[in-house]
Amino acid sequence: PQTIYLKDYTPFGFDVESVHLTFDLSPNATRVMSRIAFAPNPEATDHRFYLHGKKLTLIKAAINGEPVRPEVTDEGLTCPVPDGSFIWECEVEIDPEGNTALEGLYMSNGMYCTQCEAEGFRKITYYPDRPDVMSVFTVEIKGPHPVLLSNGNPQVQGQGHAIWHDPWPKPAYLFALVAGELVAHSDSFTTCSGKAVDLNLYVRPGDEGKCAFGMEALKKSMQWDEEVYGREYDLDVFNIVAVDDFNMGAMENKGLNVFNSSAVLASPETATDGNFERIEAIIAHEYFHNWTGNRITCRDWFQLCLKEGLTVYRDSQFTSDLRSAAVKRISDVIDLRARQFPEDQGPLAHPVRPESFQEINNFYTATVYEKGAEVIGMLKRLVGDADYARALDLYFARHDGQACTIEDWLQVFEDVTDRDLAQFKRWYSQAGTPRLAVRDEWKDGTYTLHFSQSLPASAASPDPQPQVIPISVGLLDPNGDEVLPTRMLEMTEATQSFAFEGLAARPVPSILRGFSAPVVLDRDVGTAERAFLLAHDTDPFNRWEAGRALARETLMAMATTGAPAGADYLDGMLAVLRDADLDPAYRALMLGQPSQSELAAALAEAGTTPDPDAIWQASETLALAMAQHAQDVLPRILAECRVDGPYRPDPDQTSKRALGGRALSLVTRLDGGTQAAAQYAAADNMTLQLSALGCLLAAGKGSAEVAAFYDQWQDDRLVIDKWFGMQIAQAVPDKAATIVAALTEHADFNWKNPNRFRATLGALTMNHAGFHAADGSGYRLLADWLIRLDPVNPQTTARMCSAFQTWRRYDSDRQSKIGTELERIASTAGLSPDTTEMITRIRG
Ligand code: HT7
Ligand code: ZN
Repeated sequence: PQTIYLKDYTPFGFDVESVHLTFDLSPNATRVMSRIAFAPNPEATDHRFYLHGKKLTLIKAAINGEPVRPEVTDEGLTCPVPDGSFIWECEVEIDPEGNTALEGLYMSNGMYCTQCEAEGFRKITYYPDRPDVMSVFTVEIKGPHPVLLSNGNPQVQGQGHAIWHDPWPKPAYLFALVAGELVAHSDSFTTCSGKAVDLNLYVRPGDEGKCAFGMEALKKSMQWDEEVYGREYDLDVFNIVAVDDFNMGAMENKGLNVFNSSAVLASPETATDGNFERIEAIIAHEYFHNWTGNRITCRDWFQLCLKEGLTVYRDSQFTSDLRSAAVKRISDVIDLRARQFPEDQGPLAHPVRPESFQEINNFYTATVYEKGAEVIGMLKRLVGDADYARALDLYFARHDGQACTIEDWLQVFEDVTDRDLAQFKRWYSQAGTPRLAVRDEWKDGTYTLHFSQSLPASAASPDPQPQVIPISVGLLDPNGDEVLPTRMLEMTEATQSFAFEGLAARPVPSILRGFSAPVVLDRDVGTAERAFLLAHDTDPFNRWEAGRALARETLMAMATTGAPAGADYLDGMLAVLRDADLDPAYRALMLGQPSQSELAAALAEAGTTPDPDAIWQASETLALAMAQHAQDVLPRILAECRVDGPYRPDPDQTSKRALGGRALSLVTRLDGGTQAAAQYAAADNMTLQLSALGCLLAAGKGSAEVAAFYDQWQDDRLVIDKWFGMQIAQAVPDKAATIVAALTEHADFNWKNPNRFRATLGALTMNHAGFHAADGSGYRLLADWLIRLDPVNPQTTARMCSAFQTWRRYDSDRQSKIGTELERIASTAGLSPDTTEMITRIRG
């Protein structure tokens, strides 16, 4: 496979002035006719004519109406072209039904749909398939389907024929086409300048009852982007289509978003509160791309974080505004530590803006997305809210209609603030998670914090330099009152000290409030100080962080020395649980234990080889100890969390069900499942039904409910994904692989559907002790299925290889078993470039 480098970027030799596409749809032989107006690009030096194209059968081609015979390879074609402007026409044939990779034009349950990001358009027709080539598209569709959709505004909509025109120049990756027997859930939105926009959510017949929430989320997103970022929608229609076979969550094609059905369809009976929240966030994310991604796009794929980091940041602001900001921040940090930290600290580490890649699909990572969003959050913290808003206004004004770089992005901040952001830019170019060590000193009324930052050298960043780290700090006095409200310290040196004068007593510091930078904080803190912060910190993030650290430390001791559950942790949590002034969702987060893989990482970092069985045992023991410690208050909590009235996925009800779910899982450890069985039997919504089922399975019960659940929901594919996933999530370690193997024999295990594959094999990788079973059964099973899926769907296969990225943490026996599986995958004949790249990087 070929490696592509950021430093080698050159512009394409031609501008594309217009694109006209005609699709004659047929499952195995769709004809695509293109008519493209090219003109020499005055900014380019290389004017060779090269068009990307993959898995296309070229029928004919012509330039200015004269037939030509291009030189065709597996990757594209070249052809001599006249000087000046010319019209390229060509006809190709493609096979949507045979396209199981779900990239390009493919079929899902009889419906045609497309996925072109990043490089899927080249599987539809010959084209300069790169994001810096932007053009105006007109698309004509012929096919016997009631619904024929593409980007932009409809011009003709007739029986078996439609024409769409998108007036906004766009790169090919934002092209979309959908055709099928679909029904629309429709609404409208009037923009701030008074324009009416038709909104449609297209779904398969039968799914109409699962659209209302997604539509409301869309309207809220449109309103929010006008109010907060001043961004108005720019077409007459906005369409969303739900498809069952989809490699990721959703795709922001201009005016025609395509969604994984799991990321948009929801009803109270079939979707959990977590599903509703995820849907709201993804709808917002894709909608926000209309400005950050579509109107302003990326010059090349190395700049992916330009649109993804910013759009994740924007969707997190949206969720914070609509729901609880503290809960959102804590949830985001939990997710960052679970997915991005292991990536940044292992063999797959890469900068937020990578400098090379082989397969771009492998770089849609937690680093590009989530760390990319953290970098934007830091920039906002450093320049302040007002200058952030001014910089964004300038960004939209200056770059509308352009394909941009991180340099363009930082330049608007430099222009607005007069700051030099050269050092800040290292967040984009250096891989790895910085460690921030802190030492404190108290003398004569002055309290000093001494920080030192370090970034381990890695292959991706061999000579790391100090970064700009915004450190939010507050100080509490020994009574728990705040003596210094949150202040932002700007660290730029490798070591730096900050003094606070005039204090009456040695304060307790609350450092990195709100998780103000994506770093690992190293500070020797005693249990008593953590318990103090858990009780008194006014910063909700750091208060949660103190509880998390207590949990982590007690679990590490329990897993390695068999120590009993820590009293500070149990008492602190009980106080939080009892505190009715705290938001129930926040209390629910507090009660959550660190994941077992987080504990494995913490042990490895501390120099101890993690034992997955011991970690699992410690987690079980701590949960039981917590249940016993809280047994007197649990009935009251369960009663407080009961929701009367019809189900609503709003913050108030969701919050109560979150805490109720935690309380039920503790109660189940004491009553063996009596109350969980009652909740299961009475549940009238999926949140309560599924949480009760989870509790029963965790208690080794629930086989009748598992069967009943299947009977009840066998016709609902999204609920059956939950049925697969829950049995695996709750499997005890030594049975996990056997349970997964049995489920892969189930008639409903459609392994070519990415959602079902993830619900099954993905769930195995999330069951830490089950996946890492000492006999290697988890590793073997995953490798078997990755080898089987790879020729069918390389993108999903390659993504799931990351389950092996932490392999060097474990004991030599497990390492050797994983090594054997990695070798087996690597030596599979015909392995895709996607999976080859991932396995090669993971093996190191
Ligand atoms: N921009 C999109 C990223 C994407 C994608 C989506 C679906 C299937 C394949 C995909 N490859 C890349 C989604 C987003 O970040 O909003
Ligand atoms: Zn995105």
